[in-house]
Formats: sequence, C-alpha cells, structure tokens
Amino acid sequence: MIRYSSEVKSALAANGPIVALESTIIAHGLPRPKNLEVALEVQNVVRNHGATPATIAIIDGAINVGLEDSELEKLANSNNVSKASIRDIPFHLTGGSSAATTVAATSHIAQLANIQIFATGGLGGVHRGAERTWDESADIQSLSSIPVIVVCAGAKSILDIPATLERLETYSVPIVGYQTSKFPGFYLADSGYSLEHKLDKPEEIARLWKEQISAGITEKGLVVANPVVNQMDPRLHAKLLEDGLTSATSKNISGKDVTPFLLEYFHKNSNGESLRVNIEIIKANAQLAAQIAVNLAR
Ligand code: PSU
Ligand code: MN
Repeated sequence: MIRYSSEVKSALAANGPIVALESTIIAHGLPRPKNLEVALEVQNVVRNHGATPATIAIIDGAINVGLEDSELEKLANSNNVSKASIRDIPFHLTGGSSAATTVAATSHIAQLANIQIFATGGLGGVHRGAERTWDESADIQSLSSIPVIVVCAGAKSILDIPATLERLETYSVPIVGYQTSKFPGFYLADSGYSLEHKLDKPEEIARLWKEQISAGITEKGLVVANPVVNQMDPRLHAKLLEDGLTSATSKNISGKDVTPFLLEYFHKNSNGESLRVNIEIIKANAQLAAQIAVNLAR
C-alpha cells in the first residue's frame, strides 16, 4: 500500500535512522519557487546529519514515503495538490489524486511505515476564537494517539498558545524544550509561556523517548520544542498578526484554509522576513530530528 523511495527502502532494511518530513509546508506553507528549493535543502540537512529523509505525501492516489525529485517538484508547483489530514487520506486513495500531508496525516503515515520521528515547522493547535469556531487542529488529536516524535518550533504564533498547551496537557502529550524552558512560538523564540521540562542534548531526547515507550506510554507522541535562533522582530510580528487575523475574518476564511491563509499573509507582508524565519526553523528542526534519529538507531 505504501510506495517507498529507494533510499528509504534501503534505510528501513538496514534499520538505519530515518526522519519523516511533512509536505503541507511545501505545498501550502511556503511560496513558490522557494518551496521546492527549501524542500530539497531540508532533505540534504537530514542526510548531512547521518539520517535518511522520508518526505511524505500522497501522489496520484498512492501513499509515498520518500519522494523522488520529480515528485517533489510536482508537489511544489502543481495547483491541484490539496491539504490532507488523516480523514482525507482514503478519499485521495480512491480518487487517484495528490495531496500534501499535515502533521496529523504525516504522523499517521510515519507510524504505518515504522518511522519514529519527524520534523515540521510549527505545530497546529487551538485557533484564536476557538470558543466560537471550535477550530482546533487535528495535530493535537494525532499527538494524543500516535507514538511519533514531532520536532517543531513550538506552536504557530497565529494560534491561541495557552489553550493549545492546555489541550496538550489534557491529552497527556509530553513536551520537552530543547535547550529552553520557554515554549517557543514559531516566528518567536518564546511564546511567553513556560515549559516544565528541558533537555539539552539529542541523545537525552532519544533516551526520553525510549523511556516513554518502556513506561507503556505507547499511544502518545512527544513534542520536541526547538526555538528559532534568529527570531522575527516581535513588533513586526504583533502588527502582522493583528492585520492578518482581521483580514482572515473579513474574508470569512474558515476550516483548513485558515492556517495557509495566515502564513501567506505573513509572507506577503513581511518583506521576506517570515520566509527567512520559516526556512531557518524548518532546517533547524530537520537537523535536530536527524540527530535524535541517529541516537535512536544506536
Ligand atoms: N509548519 C509550517 N508550515 C505549515 C505547517 C506547519 O512551518 O504549513 C502546517 C502543518 O502541516 C500543520 C498544519 O499540520 O500547518 C496545521 O494546519 P491546521 O491548522 O489546519 O490543522
Ligand atoms: Mn483547523
């Protein structure tokens, strides 16, 4: 049922370290033509740190774990690649269509493929105004039910961060700050909310994961929160966020379009700054995920 790239197939056979990468970032989170360039670079970051990259997506009705460059190009440049969460997967399989996978769908497929860790940009979570809209990302639910490590720069700052943290607590999803006691806020290194647990080395995180599994916590993910090093200017961030949220409301953006709309708003109005930060985040998370994967494989 799954199509593997040749390098992922060999890595699986050798029990080598593999890092899954999500594809919604490529198709819906970054503007063209930078998206393809970044997708290729991120795979190289994983390789350069001793692991095999497995970019996950649905191509022409097949689940792909690891993409050839031509498939990545199609994903990055085609207008009919939708955004797939877990519930969308069977529709694409029956319809023969292509889709980029979110954190939730990527975790699900990674688990099917026996891959324990993946890297993304920022987690989805509880949206601002969720008390009216009920808009909470399926990323939260997937973390509560799929045993995969998710390396991210915290939750996207467009979200209601304290509510997101509360939901992760309710669902008993472990969160560890990488070299930080502050929960990162994607474009910002510190969302303003603290974390209880901090670890400083990839090998410590690998050990934590092994302990989590041996403690029988086999249905939960693990959030590794890796703060961006060169964050966005907080004043610029506050202004873009306010204007972007107003624009989303006035255009009646809802459902799965909210996150791509807000990310695009940032990219269009920050003079390249949101793009710079987003790329830095994805690369740093891919690097850390590879380092953890290498330790897990030992
Ligand atoms: N991180 C990024 N860019 C993105 C995303 C994460 O830097 O586009 C995507 C992930 O795929 C995540 C999704 O799962 O945003 C969340 O969407 P929603 O809020 O609709 O669940
Ligand atoms: Mn949503």
